[in-house]
Amino acid sequence: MNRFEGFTPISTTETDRLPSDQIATANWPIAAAAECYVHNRFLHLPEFVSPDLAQSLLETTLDMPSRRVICGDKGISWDEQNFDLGHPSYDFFAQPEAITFAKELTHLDKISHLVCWTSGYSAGEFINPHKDVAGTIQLLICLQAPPNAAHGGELVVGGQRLFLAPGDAIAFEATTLEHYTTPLVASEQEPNPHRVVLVGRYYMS
Ligand SMILES: O=C(O)CCC(=O)C(=O)O
Ligand SMILES: [Fe+2]
Repeated sequence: MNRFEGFTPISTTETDRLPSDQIATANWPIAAAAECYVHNRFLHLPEFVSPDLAQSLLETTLDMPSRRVICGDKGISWDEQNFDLGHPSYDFFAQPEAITFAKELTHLDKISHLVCWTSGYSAGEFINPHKDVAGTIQLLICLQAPPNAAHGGELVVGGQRLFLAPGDAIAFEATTLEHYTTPLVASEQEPNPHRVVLVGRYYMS
């Protein structure tokens, strides 16, 4: 049996403030989380933030410019937005609780740089299998998702297929673990599926 199987987070109940103090890490057994991260190079963090905070963060991104990423010659594309210091999305990852979490998972204590972006997908869109080119650890939080995995949008990483609901997250070593998402699929129930993830990439030593 996998010794990390019993590892379950408890989510915070605070939902009305953005973004400080809303990270669930205070309630996590951090030593077990770090051991799991070191072992697997990724950590699934269901309910890392509340759905309300995920929605609030999503709303802070809506009026920000996006660019279309076009990947190679395969017609694979999606929307990307970048955020700098002072934007609530960036500041979420820069808050002390998030920094401490990144340090505890990696056992590194210097952060030289933080990069923050969203990737947004509509029907038919996905990100192809890849490893990111830089960074030490990435914290990826789902801000918007289709109603269920029948609509695609699963993140496949470390041999695991994860359907992330808003507020769910993963921490992972994106430079060494190949990862990709499955294409979003429209249905009668959800003719216009949308998936948005917010990513904080920490450069550490
Ligand atoms: O959409 C996702 O879950 C993955 C995003 C990703 O891998 C990236 O932006 O590099
Ligand atoms: Fe990636």
